[in-house]
Amino acid sequence: MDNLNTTAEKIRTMEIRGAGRIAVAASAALRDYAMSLKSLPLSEFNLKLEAAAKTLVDTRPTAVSLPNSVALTKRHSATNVYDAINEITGNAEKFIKNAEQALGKIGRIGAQRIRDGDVIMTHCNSHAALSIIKTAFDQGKDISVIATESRPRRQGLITIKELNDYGIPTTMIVDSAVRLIMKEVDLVVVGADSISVNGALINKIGTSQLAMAAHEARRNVIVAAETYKFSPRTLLGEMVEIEDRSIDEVIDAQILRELPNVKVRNPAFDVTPAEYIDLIITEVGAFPPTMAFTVIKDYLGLELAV
Ligand code: RI2
Repeated sequence: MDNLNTTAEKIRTMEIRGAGRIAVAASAALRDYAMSLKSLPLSEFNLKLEAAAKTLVDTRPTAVSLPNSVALTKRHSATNVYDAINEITGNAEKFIKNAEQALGKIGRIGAQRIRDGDVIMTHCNSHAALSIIKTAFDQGKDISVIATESRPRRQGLITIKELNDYGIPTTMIVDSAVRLIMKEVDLVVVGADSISVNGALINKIGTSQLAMAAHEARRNVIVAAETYKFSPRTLLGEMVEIEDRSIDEVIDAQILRELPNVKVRNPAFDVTPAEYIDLIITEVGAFPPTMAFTVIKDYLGLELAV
C-alpha cells in the first residue's frame, strides 16, 4: 500500500498533475498494488482493491479521467487472484498505451484546425492542447501562442517553458488580460478535466472567461480531450464536483490573519457551457459538444455510469 499511498499523495498535492497524467499514474499504481496482493484469497483481494481504488479516486474530485482510469483498470471477472491480476495488468497496460497514443492522435486531428499564421490562446497547462499546438508547428505552420498565467498555481509558467523550449513564439499574459487581447487571437485551444453529457467543459478556473470572450469576439474554441475525460456518471444526473483547494494557494496566511472580516475562496475549476465550444478533439475524431452522449456510449461504455 506504500507505493499506492505515495502516488495518491503526489496526485493530491499536484506533484503529479494534469487530468491525463493523474489518470495514467493512478492506473499504474493500482496495477502494481494488485500485483502485491497475489498471496491473498480472492474475497480479500477484491476488498483491498476496492479500498485502494477509493484512495486514488478521493485525491482530486473534478477530473473524471481519474475515476474512469481506476474503473477501467480494476474491473475483472476472474474467479481466482492469479487471473484477476492478469486481467488488471492487461487493463492497465491497455489504458496507459491508449492514453499515450491518444495525445499524438489528438495532435494530428486538432492541427488540421490551425492555419498558417494563426495566433492561438491557451490556458493553464494541458498536454492534449499542447499536442495540437506542437503538431501544427511541426507541420511548418507559422503560429504563435498567447498563454495565460493561470492563477493561483501559475501552471501557465509550465506552458510557456514548454513552448519556449519547442521554439514556438509565445506571449504570456495575466488571466485578467484575456478579453482585451482576444481581438489579436484567431482561436482558443484548451484542455479538459471533465466533459459532461450536455457537452459542458469543466477545466481550470478561468477557462469559461476565455470561452466567453472568444464567443463575444467570434473566435472558435477548440477543446483537446481524450475520450476518457468524458463523464459517464453525468448520464445519471450527477454533477461534476468543483474542487475547492487550500486558500494558501491564493493569499499569504499572515496577510489573511490581519483581515478578520475577509473570506477567501479558491475554486480550481469552472464550467464552460456547450454553446461556447466549437469542437472537442478526441483521439477518435472531432466532435461537436452536442455529441458527448455518443462519445460516452461508444468509447467508454454505459456500464461506467453505475
Ligand atoms: P491534460 C489540468 O488540471 C488543467 O485544467 C488542464 O487543462 C487539464 O488538467 C487537462 O490537462 P490540473 O491538474 O490532461 O492542473 O491535457 O488541476 O494535460
